Amino acid sequence: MKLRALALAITIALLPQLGTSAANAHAQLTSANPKQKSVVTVLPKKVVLQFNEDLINLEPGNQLRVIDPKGKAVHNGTATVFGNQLSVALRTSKVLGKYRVSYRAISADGHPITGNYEFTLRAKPKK
Ligand SMILES: [Cu+2]
Repeated sequence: MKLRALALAITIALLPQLGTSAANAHAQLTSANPKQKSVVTVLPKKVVLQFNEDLINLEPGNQLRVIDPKGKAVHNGTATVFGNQLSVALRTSKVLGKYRVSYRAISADGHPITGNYEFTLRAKPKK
């Protein structure tokens, strides 16, 4: 009887914390195109990031930037939110090397998350 009361007390004490951790589960990047650390031979026309939950379309909270190997921005215009997707158009570029994608997205609970990754533009193999 005493043990049961103790268990109940512990459960009640832990409940608010469980609630807090659930609220802290922000949107997470689940897939990207081009993929992280991937190698492409043609720069895609846009970068599309997919998250595990819908984003809040709150400009200018959502950002998606792509920087070429020379440090020049190749994203064209501002990022677009559609459901759980964040995308941005790219200019054409033939600068070979590592491109850095960086993003800032607004989770469903209103908190921003940020991250970045690289992909590589490599020359097409000659025949
Ligand atoms: Cu939050």
